[in-house]
Amino acid sequence: MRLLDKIDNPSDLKELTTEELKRLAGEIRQELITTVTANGGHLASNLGVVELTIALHRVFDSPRDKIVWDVGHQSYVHKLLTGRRQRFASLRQYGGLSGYTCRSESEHDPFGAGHASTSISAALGMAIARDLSGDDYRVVAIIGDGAITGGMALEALNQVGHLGSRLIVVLNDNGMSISPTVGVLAKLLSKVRFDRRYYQTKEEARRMLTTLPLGSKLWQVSQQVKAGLKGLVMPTMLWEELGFTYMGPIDGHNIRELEIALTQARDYYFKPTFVHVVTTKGKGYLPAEGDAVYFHGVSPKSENISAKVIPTYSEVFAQTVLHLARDNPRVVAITPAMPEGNCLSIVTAEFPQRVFDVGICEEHAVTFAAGLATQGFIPIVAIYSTFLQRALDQVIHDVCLQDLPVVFAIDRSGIVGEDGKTHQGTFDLSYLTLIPNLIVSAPKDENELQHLLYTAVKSSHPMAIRYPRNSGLGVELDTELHSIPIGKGEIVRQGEDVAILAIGAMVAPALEAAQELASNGIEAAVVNVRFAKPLDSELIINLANHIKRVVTVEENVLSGGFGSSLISLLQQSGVSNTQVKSVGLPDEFVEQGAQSILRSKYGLDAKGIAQQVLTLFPHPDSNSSLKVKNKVGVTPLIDT
Ligand SMILES: Cc1ncc(C[n+]2csc(CCOP(=O)(O)OP(=O)(O)O)c2C)c(N)n1
Repeated sequence: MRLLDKIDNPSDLKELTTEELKRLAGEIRQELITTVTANGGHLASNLGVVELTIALHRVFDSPRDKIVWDVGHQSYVHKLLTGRRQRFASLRQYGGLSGYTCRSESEHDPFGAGHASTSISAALGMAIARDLSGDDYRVVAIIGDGAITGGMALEALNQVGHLGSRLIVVLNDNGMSISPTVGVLAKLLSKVRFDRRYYQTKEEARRMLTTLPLGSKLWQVSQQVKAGLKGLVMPTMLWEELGFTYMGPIDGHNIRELEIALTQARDYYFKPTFVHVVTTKGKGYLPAEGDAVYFHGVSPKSENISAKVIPTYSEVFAQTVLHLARDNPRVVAITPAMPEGNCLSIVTAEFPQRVFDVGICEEHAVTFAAGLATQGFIPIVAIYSTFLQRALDQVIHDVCLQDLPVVFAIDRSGIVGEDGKTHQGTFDLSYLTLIPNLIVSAPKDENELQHLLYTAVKSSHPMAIRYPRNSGLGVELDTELHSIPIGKGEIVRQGEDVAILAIGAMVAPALEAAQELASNGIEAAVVNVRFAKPLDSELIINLANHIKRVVTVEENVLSGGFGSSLISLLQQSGVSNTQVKSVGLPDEFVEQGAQSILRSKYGLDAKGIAQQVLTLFPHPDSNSSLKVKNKVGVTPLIDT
């Protein structure tokens, strides 16, 4: 029997010998590899924190002590050790364990996450709550060297030092964000990481000097001199200056060394402590150690099998940026730490000076773009929908208020799948369409994405283009790009009984739905709306006056989305007697699961759309006469 199978909660770890702990670490790694390869997820990050997580749970007393993981993507080992082992095979599956920390999942997750750089703020809140209530538990924030470069983390560090509250920050330093961590802080950290020799030398000097007569006095003097020098050259001093007691660097794969440092931090009552732990991302699995970028987040086995012949939206996006950058030296691109996810690395390869990875800093990315735009550059900010939420004020205040020509390429819009509630891109149409000056668009396929990007670069105004995760539709890609008139949609299918107005990724299933409806005797017009703002009011009002049954379809929450803009347009234009049905996502956080499962659950696939359209037509079995020609024999697609 595996040792892992005997760990039902963290206290079971405390009895294990050093040898058993090593064996356990091996078993955990095996479990991670098996489950993550099958389900997809963050493999390398978790392989890197096996020993750290074991040590944390041996030294601290969770759930009384609060262990707060930043991002939460590296919490799989924590899950395995905190009573979730038996459900681990359901990781990231529909109805299964979340791939992030989640308060409703376990009392061992004191804070839910998915977005980066929140742990120190949340942990500080807990520490202050503890102090105010006269309690005595410990609070530990574990943050990566990528996440610590995020603005929120730096803001939190500033307040931790100011308050001086008893809080432990563990830096899990592996030199990597998803790609190598960028910025001067990363450089400082790497100095320490690669300079463990400094500490060994220091230790040897101390031992040597203290064995001599007057040696300890000499040691003290040498330390004072060194302290001056160290302030100049040693990056570790940064943390001391910020108000922490610094410990490290600690070998993050040596459980004993980790336990000693964490115990010291746990029992230190005077100041916040900063424990600098050096780990290897992907540790113990050679392919992941060799390519931590690829193994940061792996796809489920099933997705790998379906040969990737159709390019993803992200790939088409990046190819188009390359094309635009070749044509216009003023086109630049910005990514907050996702050059692989949004494929901009191919542009970096050709234009290293014109692509900026700014780190996990979405707010800064947007305002940095605004600055570039004031000087005549055309910045394309490539950002995932969920992470753009962070930078809403920057979009409003720094870009749109000044009507600066920044292009927002919003990847992973709509339902993203297994990453779940923290990552769904289901709000952007709502929070973007409320902003004056901003053009908000979504292509019906990857070819239109190219043309919208071209349009955005030429538009001289801020423009957002949202597109989904995964492959395009496999349509042919035009080699010549052209502008699309701003605010103009297109009728992609004629019909007289009902008009389905769909935006972005919903156009294709709306067309399929129209086909299904046709086989039931209903002729649906389908409109590729293309612009959620400005709306094509001429087209929409004409259709609504003419057809009298309108269905809007969007992969976005209904509140504040395209459907609600359309209803308000019809109201303001005095269009009456037109039935409108809005299809979209309800007022809830969309859970995790395969895109196809979730689209079907929320009626955002062809079948679901057709079903919702049918609700506008009287049921054939009811007595009400059908006003639409030839509709008497309509078979409903749903068993109502
Ligand atoms: C606000 C935000 N932006 C981007 C991401 C995407 N993301 C997830 S993990 C990660 C890298 C984190 O690096 P680090 O903190 O060093 O952790 P590691 O995986 O290296 O252990 C990024 C950029 C995110 N989760 N949240």
